[in-house]
Amino acid sequence: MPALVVVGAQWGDEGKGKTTDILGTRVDYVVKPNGGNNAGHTVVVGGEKYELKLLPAGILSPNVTPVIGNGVVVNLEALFEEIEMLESRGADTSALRISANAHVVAPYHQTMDKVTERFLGKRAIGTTGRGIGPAYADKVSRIGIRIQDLFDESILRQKVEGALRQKNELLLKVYNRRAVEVEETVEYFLQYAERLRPMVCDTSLLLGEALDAGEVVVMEGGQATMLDVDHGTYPFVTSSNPSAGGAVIGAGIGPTRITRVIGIVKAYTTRVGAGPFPTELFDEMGVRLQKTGGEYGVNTGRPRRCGWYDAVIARYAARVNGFTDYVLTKLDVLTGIEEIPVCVAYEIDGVRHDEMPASQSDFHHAKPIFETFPGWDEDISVARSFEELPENAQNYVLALERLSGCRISVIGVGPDREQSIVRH
Ligand code: 2SA
Ligand code: GDP
Ligand code: MG
Repeated sequence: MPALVVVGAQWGDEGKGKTTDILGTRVDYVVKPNGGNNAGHTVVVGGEKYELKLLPAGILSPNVTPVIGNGVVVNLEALFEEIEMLESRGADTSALRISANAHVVAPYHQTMDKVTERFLGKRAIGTTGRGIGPAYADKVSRIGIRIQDLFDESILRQKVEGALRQKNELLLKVYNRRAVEVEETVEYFLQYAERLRPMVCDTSLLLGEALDAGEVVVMEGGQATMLDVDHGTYPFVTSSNPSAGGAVIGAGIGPTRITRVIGIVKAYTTRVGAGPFPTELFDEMGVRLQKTGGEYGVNTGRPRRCGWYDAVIARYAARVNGFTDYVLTKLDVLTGIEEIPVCVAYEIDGVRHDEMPASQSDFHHAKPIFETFPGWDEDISVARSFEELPENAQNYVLALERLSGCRISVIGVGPDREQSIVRH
């Protein structure tokens, strides 16, 4: 009954989509436990590029049941757009199952996201503007709307009324916007109800029975550890728990069923949106990583901030998530760089810190202490075994393994799912 969790170790976009997809050839269920259409996975299969936002990447693997877990916030318009896009390209999405307990993102959540960001001014988070934070805020405030509410019109109307009473006060009096109509919102949801109905079930039960029957379940965390609302760089985080503990909650699977927790880490670091980033590069090298790595948001198209590998973060993520393995992605992007710096510790106010500082203020002015490793020029995108990598690339991987608190089991050397080296 193996249940695996896949978690981003940095600030997202490490290549989780591709990893789940590689594993997807050997699994029965792929579950998205958190987040919504703020995620963005680019998956390349046989030279065909797919951009997924809400659906788990495993949807591209035949014989896999994709599941949207109870911990997700679902934008129904985005869901059906993505289903139609995949169907028009020949993918079969009929196996998709959605938790009756998942919450929905309403159009007013997107409005609230945008106005809140505007009101924060210089302190804005740099959200994706998809309404994710306000949808989770309503969930925790117990005024959210769940998928199951769409099948009971009277309950739905009562809940929309309740949610809008408070929001309309804010929109009218604080944000100077027009009020949102209850009926308009109810109609918006109801238009999706019948299409949704056959996909909706108790996904916790579905997955529990699958595990009992010996099937393999992979939970594909959205975003990443450093964007976790508890363990990330708060407040510059998303509003869910993308770390391994969150996957258990968001899928409705007990922690004792987890057999492997796989951390995905890029051979350098990127971040979208605002917030501290100790190894960020502001020079030509940053631009080079951005261009070579194609570092632009899948969802918003925003250029990603780029910097060197941060082993302090990798060790922190290994601890917080209890990683059993690391998948190191995008090693090929570093080809041609003469000397590659790796952050091994921070200097904060003249003191060396080998671990993440407890205070966010300290993290904001942490200066990286680098160790530098010699680079390589050979094209590594064709390597399929560790031994085929040039010696300096091997040494770079071994150094990261030594510094990052967990074995590196897979190495990505290109975007295609074939471009991977499996070590363990
Ligand atoms: P939100 O919208 O409330 O979740 O934003 C809060 C912070 O979380 C960051 N965030 C992300 N960071 C990296 N990648 C994400 N997904 C897309 C992608 C991003 C895109 O895969 O490329 O297309 O821009 C993602 N989703 C949320 C966000 O930047 C804020 O810092
Ligand atoms: P996710 O959000 O973690 O799923 O990652 P994204 O899909 O947002 O971003 C990762 C990007 O890197 C995608 O464009 C992938 O196709 C690409 N990618 C993944 N692994 C590799 C790799 O090993 N090498 C290269 N060059 N690209 C990769
Ligand atoms: Mg992404």
